[in-house]
Amino acid sequence: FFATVEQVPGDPILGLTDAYNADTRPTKVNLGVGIYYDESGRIPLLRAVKQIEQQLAAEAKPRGYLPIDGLAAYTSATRELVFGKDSELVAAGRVATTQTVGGSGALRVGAELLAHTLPHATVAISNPSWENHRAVFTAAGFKVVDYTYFDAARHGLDFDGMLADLAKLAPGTTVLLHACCHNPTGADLTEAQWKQVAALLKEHQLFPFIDMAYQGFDKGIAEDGVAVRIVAEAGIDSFIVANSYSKSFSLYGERVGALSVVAADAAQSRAVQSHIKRIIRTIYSSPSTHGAALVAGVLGSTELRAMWEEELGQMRTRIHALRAGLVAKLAELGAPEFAFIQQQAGMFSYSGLSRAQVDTLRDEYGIYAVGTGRICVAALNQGNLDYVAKAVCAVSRS
Ligand code: PLP
Ligand code: TYF
Repeated sequence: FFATVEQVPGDPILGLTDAYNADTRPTKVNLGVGIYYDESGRIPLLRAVKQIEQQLAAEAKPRGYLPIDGLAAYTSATRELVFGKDSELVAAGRVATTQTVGGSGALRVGAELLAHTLPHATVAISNPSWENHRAVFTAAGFKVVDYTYFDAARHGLDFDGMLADLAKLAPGTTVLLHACCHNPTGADLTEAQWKQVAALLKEHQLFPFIDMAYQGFDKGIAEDGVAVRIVAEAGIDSFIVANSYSKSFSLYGERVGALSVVAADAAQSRAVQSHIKRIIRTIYSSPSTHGAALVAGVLGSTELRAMWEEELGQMRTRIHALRAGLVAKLAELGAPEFAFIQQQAGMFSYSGLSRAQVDTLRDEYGIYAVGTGRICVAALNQGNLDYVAKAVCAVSRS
């Protein structure tokens, strides 16, 4: 049956981890995949997560099915985190939130919903974007186009280019926006820029699809969610937010995410939710229990929530310090041109290194970065920072 099946290429980012794991050099460093590692180079198990896990284990509850749209305590806590405590949209019953299999699952279920409801679905994604955005929307039947986002020469946002491209899109086009900590560039919009974008989206009748995979990783939980609130306040009556707890709870493998669909009124919201349930029923029937119980347990407890917020704060502070440390070290080595790394937000930095330089980093130093020059700053630590800075300096001079 499979004689004619040909091998397809694997995910370039996840493939890097395989290559890194196979590398036997003790000095190797994996700056490829977007994972936050702690100072000892491990994926942290957050204190609040550990505590709730112990509580849940002690309770030893049976594992029945969750409803198709997930654990109610999880979806309501998520809605509050994503839209804010005082959200008028939430109060009006206009937000339908569904537990999904990670942020990726939210993107796919959201894309399926739009593919069913929008004729000739087209999505515009930033250039560049997380590669899976293109793949997910294509798989759901979308035509995918780009909008200008990054100015490689200035290592920052090309805001005028972004506005100009968005203004050219046909009404009804879906626009995929990174709420914060843009993957892969680390270039984010300011609040004032978000307001301009939101006004443009409304004027041109574009459909915002906000992907928030790194809430709390740059400035703070509410601060990093500002795009959602600005789009809501712009009076755009329908939009989508996909969020993920993979990074903010360090629960990558638990696959905890959510899809929130904002509709014009509560009745529309209920109808939309019924479609989402139908989509999920025909893919995986219902989500899994454990990760959602962990997140809901932490968010629902004053004590554990404070503990989580504190630890998330420590993670983002550490990332800022790593950026500053890398920039300082590079400057000390005679490479002050990397100062822009400190202006970028979140885990990632578009380092400006070429594909050939990335290859040299890997071959000569055992340092793995994405071919586009993206590095994960959150994989640095005091033990590897000098080594990485020296290598980056050396390859940038080659
Ligand atoms: N969106 C972006 C921009 C991401 O970087 C990621 C990373 O993993 C995701 C979505 C997906 O998150 P998850 O791992 O929860 O599926
Ligand atoms: O961009 C990253 O590195 C993370 C992790 O197919 C990731 O978002 C990468 C590729 C992928 C799934 C997750």
